Amino acid sequence: MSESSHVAYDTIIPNNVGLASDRKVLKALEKWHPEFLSWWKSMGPDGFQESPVYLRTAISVEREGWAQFGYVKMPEYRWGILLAPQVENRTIGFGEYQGEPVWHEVPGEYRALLRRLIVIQGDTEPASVEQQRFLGKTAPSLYDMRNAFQVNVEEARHLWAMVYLLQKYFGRDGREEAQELLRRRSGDPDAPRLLGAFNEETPDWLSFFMFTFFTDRDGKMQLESLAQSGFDPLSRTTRFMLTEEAHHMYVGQSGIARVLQNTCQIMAKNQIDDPFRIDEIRELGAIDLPLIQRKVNFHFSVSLDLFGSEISTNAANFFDAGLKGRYKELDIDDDHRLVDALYPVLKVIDGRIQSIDSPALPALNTRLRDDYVRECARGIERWNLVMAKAGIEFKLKLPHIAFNRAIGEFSSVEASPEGHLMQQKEWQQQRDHYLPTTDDADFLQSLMQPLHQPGQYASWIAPPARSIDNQPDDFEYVRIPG
Ligand code: BYC
Ligand code: FE
Ligand code: FE
Repeated sequence: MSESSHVAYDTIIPNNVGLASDRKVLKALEKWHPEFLSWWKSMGPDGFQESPVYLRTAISVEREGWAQFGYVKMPEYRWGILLAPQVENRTIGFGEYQGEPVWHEVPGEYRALLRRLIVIQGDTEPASVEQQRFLGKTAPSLYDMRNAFQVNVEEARHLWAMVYLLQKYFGRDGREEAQELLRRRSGDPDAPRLLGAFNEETPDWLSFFMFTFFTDRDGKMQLESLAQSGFDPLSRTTRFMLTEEAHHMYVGQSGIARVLQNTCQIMAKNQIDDPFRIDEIRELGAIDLPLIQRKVNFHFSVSLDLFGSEISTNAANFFDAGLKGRYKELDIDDDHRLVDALYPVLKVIDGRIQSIDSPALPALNTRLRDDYVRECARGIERWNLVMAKAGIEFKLKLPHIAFNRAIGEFSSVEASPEGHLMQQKEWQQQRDHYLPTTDDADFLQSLMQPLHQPGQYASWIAPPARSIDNQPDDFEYVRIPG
């Protein structure tokens, strides 16, 4: 086992970064720990803090056997600082310093840029926990409740990951930022989280599954780009975060698939083949497919905003400086400098949406967003197989990227999900066909009744295809005192 794959459990913070002999950072983190715990207790999952939950905990950074499953009360979760093993002789893969050895300390001239990237990444992690804090109360099963809690403790670990970087490499500023990360609150008008999507509510489980499918996937894309970083500690920490991220997206992908499967089954059983017989379908306790489409429209468009503007000098600077690369940078067959390269970007010109070849460097947000859209589209295709198999004619679609945007090129226009530009007034008239309505929200709320019997599932969702850690179907994933 290499030095850095050994995880130490002798400090209160499990780690493979040699904290025990790094007194200054250890002390800073030990001071931050109780503040974190008090944040977790007040802003983390509401209720169930005393309930043993069958959770996985990261115990190693090796590919095999990195996680261990067992009952843990959430406040006792071992949030660790785990960096993927160091790659010997790693060099910077792109930008101005391409080919030079990676940095193990913060390069002075990029301190501010780097801090900003780390703070933005760090801010999303506790934000998502705050957004999801009421879900436990309405979980459709113990299995689902456990999955939400699993996602929550891991997002909190991702906060730890960023706070470690701040405390270790950014001195006093880093300590202040670490405190600010616990002070801002999702949706708080006075101290909101930094990015738009992380101030939205997650009011029901359909939102949660959509969030983990769409918004956690933005997380994946951003983490992949940061994993390319020439600042090696950031690369290593994000590389390990990505191992956990896969499960978050699985929760979303499979969660929606189970909702679709359930709806199709109930429709078939009641000989309804028209997905627009909404009242009857809802009467049967199933979630109608058009409502699911409206949720897709909302969560996709809000998540697209997380990629920033199509044309961004920030993005160009991050890349030039070797701080943030492209998705799968090392597999791309070009010069990794992009000084003269072009990239097609959709823009509104003369009242029409047109593709314009633009300088590639400032278009890097667009490129990452395009990679993201391709991945989302693949997930949608898998969902559509559920309807195809059941013989129900209905296909979910991703809305056009111009639809419902608050950031970038399309923030100042209105477009339909098909990508037709519209007048504001016309769009408003159609809004309830495009986005979830208050009626949808009320209906979903009426379905959100908790189910705490092991192996049982609410009326609106099918059981999962497989259990966690090969446990039996009626496994008690959360032990709730009766
Ligand atoms: N909301 O140059 P621009 C995750 C600001 S999710 C509000 O176009 P840039 C997770 C921007 O800050 C991944 N403000 O943007 C998922 C800038 O402000 P200043 C999180 C926004 O910098 C689920 C101005 O507008 N990680 O991990 O190229 C659960 C001009 O912007 C927004 C990262 O995002 C917005 N949506 O790109 C848990 C990676 N967008 O400078 C966790 C780190 C832009 O004028 N962050 N602005 O004050 C980045 O790489 C970049 O900051 C962004 C923005 C891609 C986010
Ligand atoms: Fe995360
Ligand atoms: Fe995540």
